[in-house]
Amino acid sequence: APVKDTSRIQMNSYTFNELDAASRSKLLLRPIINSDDIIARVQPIMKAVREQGDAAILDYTSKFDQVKLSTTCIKAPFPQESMILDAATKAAIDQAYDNIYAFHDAQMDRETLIVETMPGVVCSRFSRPIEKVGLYVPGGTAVLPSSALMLGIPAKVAGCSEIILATPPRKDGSIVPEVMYVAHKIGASMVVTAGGAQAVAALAYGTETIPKVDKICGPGNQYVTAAKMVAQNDTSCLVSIDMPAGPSEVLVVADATSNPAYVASDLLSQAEHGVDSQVVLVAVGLDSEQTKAIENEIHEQASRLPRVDIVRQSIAKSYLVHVDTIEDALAYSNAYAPEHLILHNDNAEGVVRLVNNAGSVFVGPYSPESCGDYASGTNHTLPTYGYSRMYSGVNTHTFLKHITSQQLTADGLNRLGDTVMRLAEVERLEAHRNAVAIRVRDIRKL
Ligand code: HSO
Ligand code: ZN
Repeated sequence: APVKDTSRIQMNSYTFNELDAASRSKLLLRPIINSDDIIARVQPIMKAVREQGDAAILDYTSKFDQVKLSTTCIKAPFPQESMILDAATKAAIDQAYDNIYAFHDAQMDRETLIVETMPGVVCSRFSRPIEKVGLYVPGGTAVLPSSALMLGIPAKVAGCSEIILATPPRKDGSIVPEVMYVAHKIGASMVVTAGGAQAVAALAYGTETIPKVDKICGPGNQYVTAAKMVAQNDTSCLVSIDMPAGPSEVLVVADATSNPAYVASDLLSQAEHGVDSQVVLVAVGLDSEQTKAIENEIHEQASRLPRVDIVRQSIAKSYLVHVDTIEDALAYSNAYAPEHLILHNDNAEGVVRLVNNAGSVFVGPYSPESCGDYASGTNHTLPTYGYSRMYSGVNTHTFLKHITSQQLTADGLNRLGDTVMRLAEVERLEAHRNAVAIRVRDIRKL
């Protein structure tokens, strides 16, 4: 039998003030995603699906997922027997659904924004759903019905007319009943039984059985992410994506008032996602005894986890950094721009105003990330890799476009006309100037 690894599960540790500038910026970096290599492997898969459609998808599913299927998808209405759940699971999904629905429904833009910028010049803005969306639900080492909820609910709230889920099949060719049940609840028209770059290609280009979509959302491994980026850059398929995605991360802020067991449990819930998960602990004014208490909790709780082998690897790549003040901690967090930020410090609520970059914030000892991952209402599809500097997580607006509109009266055009004509002259665009002049001449004759 393989020898059991009982070595200490511990993060590297640093003191911010003792680091030089180069080491500080190195700590802020994420593990490099070698995209050139991965894109080179993804491109031929996408080309094959574009050219051979369903046949190529079935081939790749047999090659990569070791499942021989005769069809690429399950169409709604989904068979009852595909979504049989025990009562507790069903109740949990229903509760999560209701909370996520409530929070995303409140984000919906139902009102037209109207501003009269000058008398007779009325500008407005209204939203419309993106018609067809493809939602990627990862398979792999964990079953993820929660991702189906997090993508499907905002798409449904936004009013997308066609929602297509794609997820890799199980070894017997079926899709987990939890995901089928969510697909049914969000009103998906189809579940594509394929994963990886081939599923993304099917959504981007369409096949004999799978309609081409306008936007592809959802997390995935590096092949899925690369495929989404290739599709987005291919103007021939005219598709957009939610955001670039990297491995999941958390940054936890703790001080002497924090509960070491809670802190450790939050770090580990992120660390168990995958060997490349990033976990950062920013310790504010902790002495060696307080630090030890957290480290011991990490080791002890981790040792008892079924996914200890994954945790062992992700914790080894993670780190603890000591800072002096809570302001320093938030400055560090803003520079790191984490996907998840958990505030375990005293007066956690009072420091939320200092947060500038983060995908989602968890405030105080009773707000574990797990609640946001599953059921409190916020979305768990969030910007990673430092992209929380400029991207928002998936939300109802992810599935909407905003259209602007304007209407000028004769009086409005008369008032604005000279300004527009002058600017057209500056740009030497005579036809632009003329489109105003031709009207203003008539108005001023009246
Ligand atoms: N923490 C993950 C989401 C997730 N957790 C799904 C459990 N299931 C990325 O935000
Ligand atoms: Zn999670």
